[in-house]
This record gives sequence, structure tokens and C-alpha cells, in this order.
Amino acid sequence: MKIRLWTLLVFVFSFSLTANGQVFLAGVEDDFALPVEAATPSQELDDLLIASQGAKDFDATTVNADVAHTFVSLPANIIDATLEFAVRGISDTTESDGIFLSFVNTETTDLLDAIVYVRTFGVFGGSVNPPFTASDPGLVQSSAWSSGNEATVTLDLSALPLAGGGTLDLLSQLNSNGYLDVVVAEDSAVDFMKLTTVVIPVIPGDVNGNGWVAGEDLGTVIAYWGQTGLGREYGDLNGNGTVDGGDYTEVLSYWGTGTQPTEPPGAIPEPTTLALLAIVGLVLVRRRIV
Ligand SMILES: [Ca+2]
Ligand SMILES: [Ca+2]
Ligand SMILES: [Ca+2]
Ligand SMILES: [Ca+2]
Repeated sequence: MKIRLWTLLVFVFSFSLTANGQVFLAGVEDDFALPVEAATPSQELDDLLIASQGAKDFDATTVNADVAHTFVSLPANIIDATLEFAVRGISDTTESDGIFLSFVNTETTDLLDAIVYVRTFGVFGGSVNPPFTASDPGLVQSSAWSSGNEATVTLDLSALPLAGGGTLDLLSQLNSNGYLDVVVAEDSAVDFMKLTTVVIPVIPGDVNGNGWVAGEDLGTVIAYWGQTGLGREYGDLNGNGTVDGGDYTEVLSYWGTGTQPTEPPGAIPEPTTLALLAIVGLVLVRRRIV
């Protein structure tokens, strides 16, 4: 048994990472045709919007009401994401219309505190109209956004263009929150919103799904050794209902495959730790087969 395991450990596997995508669509892409489609902000976001000025659905042409949607249940380990939406001005007093992104949670009492990104569609002088307060050359056009103006906008959430120049990478916040609030204010109609995520593909041996088979994966298998009814994230890689030798072998077989995450670097165990974990694992395996 011992010989077989160590043979597997030194066996080198080649593995190609294929990016996995997931698309979240809110509303229907029907060129603003009625009837409307429901926009579904989180309860927390909805409460704050209602407190300010209210919300409307996709394709709705109500003025002074935001189109707000919360994309929920986002996958773990997002490595790229884009947000696409189609917007049309429906009033001539839309200079301060634009988009903002936020992570409103149960602790949020002031919406402005939870906003992480804000841009107006057209050029904006910066007159106070929260959350659009600073001057902006315009996300879509370099003239004022007004009735009949229309655009389909695609935003790279790893490099959101800032009004003052430069970009903002939202991926780490997307990963830590697992959801995203998108709000378009307030005299414009929105046809649909589409969030496309690219995640680290699931690879064999990767218990914690971080795209890299290492000590933390083996540590989890050992920690939950012999337990039943637990999922992949607890070490049951082969899905046979028990965290057992097959899972242990899979981790060792694919040891070191995938791409080492850039953060947190401290999570990768030292070789000494690896050796200890392997020894503990061998003892467990021996105990089980005896
Ligand atoms: Ca419609
Ligand atoms: Ca629509
Ligand atoms: Ca891992
Ligand atoms: Ca198993």
C-alpha cells in the first residue's frame, strides 16, 4: 500500500485548464418591448431604494425610479466577469442618469456606503445628485444623456473604467460577497442585464476548488476522514458518500496540478507539513484497510 501511494505521488500528470463560464440573465432581451420583466433587487437593496425613490422593472418607462437587480448565488473562484445591459433615455432630464454597482448587506443603512462603482451615461457636470456627484466625461457618450439616447454597454468587471481615468478591479469583492447589485438610475429604461462569469474549472483532487491541488486539499480529506454524507468540499471527491481512501488517492494523484493561486500565498504548506500530512494519511489508510 505504501509503495503504491508514493508511486502515485511522484507520477506527473499534465492537465489543461479550460475556462468554465456561467451566464446570469435578468430581464429579457426584447428591445424594450412590453410587457415588462421583473427586476429583483435583494430585500436589503430594495428597502433602501424604496426609502429613496422606488424601483421599476425591465422595459418600464417610469421616470424617477431605478432599475435594480441583484445577481445572487455567484460561483466561487471567479477569474473574469462582464456585465452587459441595454439602456435607453426616456426623459430629457437625464443628465445624471447612470449605473452604480454595490454590495448592500443587512448592515447597510446608507446606500451610498455600499456603492463601489458609479458612472453617468453622458457627460455630467458634477452637480450634486447622489450617487452621481463627481464630474464624469460619460460612460457611453461625451454629450448629455437624454431622451431617445440608447446604448448596449459591456463592462469588464476586472477593469471598470473610472470617470477620472484608470480602472477598478471588482473581482475580489465579487468573490468575497457572492452577489452583485446593479442599479440604473433613474429616468432611463433598461431592456435586460446579463452577468457572465468565468471561473476556475473544477479539477480532480481539488477539494477546496481553488484550482490547485495542494496540502489544504489533503488536510481536508484527513480532517473529515471516514465521515459520510458530506460533499466534495469536505473531501468526498469521488462522490461515493464517504471521505475515504479513493479521495486520498485522488489528491495525491493530482498533487501539484492546476494553477497555484496568487493569494493567499501563506496557504500553501511547507514541504515538511506536506510530509507530515502524507504520513498521517498513510496511517489512516492503513488503519482502514487492516
Ligand atoms: Ca419585455
Ligand atoms: Ca426587456
Ligand atoms: Ca485546492
Ligand atoms: Ca469518497
